[in-house]
Amino acid sequence: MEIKVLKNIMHANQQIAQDNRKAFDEKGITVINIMASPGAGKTSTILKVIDALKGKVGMGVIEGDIASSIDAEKVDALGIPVIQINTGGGCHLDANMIKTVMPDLNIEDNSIVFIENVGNLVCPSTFDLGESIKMVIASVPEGHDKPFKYTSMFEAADIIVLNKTDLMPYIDFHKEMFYKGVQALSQKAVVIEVSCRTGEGIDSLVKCLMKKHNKVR
Ligand SMILES: Nc1nc2c(ncn2[C@@H]2O[C@H](COP(=O)(O)OP(=O)(O)OP(=O)(O)O)[C@@H](O)[C@H]2O)c(=O)[nH]1
Ligand SMILES: [Mg+2]
Repeated sequence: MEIKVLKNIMHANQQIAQDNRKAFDEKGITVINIMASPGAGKTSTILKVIDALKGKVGMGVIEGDIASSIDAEKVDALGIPVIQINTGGGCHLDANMIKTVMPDLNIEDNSIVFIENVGNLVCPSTFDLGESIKMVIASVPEGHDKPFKYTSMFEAADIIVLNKTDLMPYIDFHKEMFYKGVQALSQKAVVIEVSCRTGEGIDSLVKCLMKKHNKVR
């Protein structure tokens, strides 16, 4: 009985996600579902990418948090359309939430939409939102072993950002082990090392996102 209910929920989410994807594709919109642990640097990365792309491409942001509009306010300060979803305890966004808020985001065709999922390295990976790209952010202080432990998240990723590389000298982070863990799970994921603090690597990330955006359109 329990299992049947769970299956139904997942099926309903998948249906809505497919509808979302179709609607985004028709409008040439690239949607990036950004997933990571709390504090890994989701908002920092979004802000850096917005800064690099402002005036070059239309953009919008959907912020997912259990509570508060702290991150949405940072995006709003850059003059980019943003909507905050508060899940009120839920550990992930789902396709219906995205379907509900998209009309209010009011973005132009051919834009890029960044969805900052709720900080969590497990639950968001299971819920398709209808995105074009799944981007997972790992950060140096979390440790090199995360791909070995949170396999579903790294398995799902199209792009893996390794953030906070400026902290490498202060942390026992074994980069080879991190890459080994990623490669054991995924052949498709591109890994891009960045520091949102120094700005290093952001240009590579922007190039990668624009390449994918141009392919999607
Ligand atoms: N040293 C360093 N700190 C960083 C870097 N990127 C982000 N931070 C800091 O890490 C903290 C968390 O960054 P956020 O971007 O808010 O992380 P988040 O993943 O959006 O966090 P939640 O939304 O709470 O899940 C902030 O204090 C940032 O200033 C980086 O590259 N280097
Ligand atoms: Mg954030």
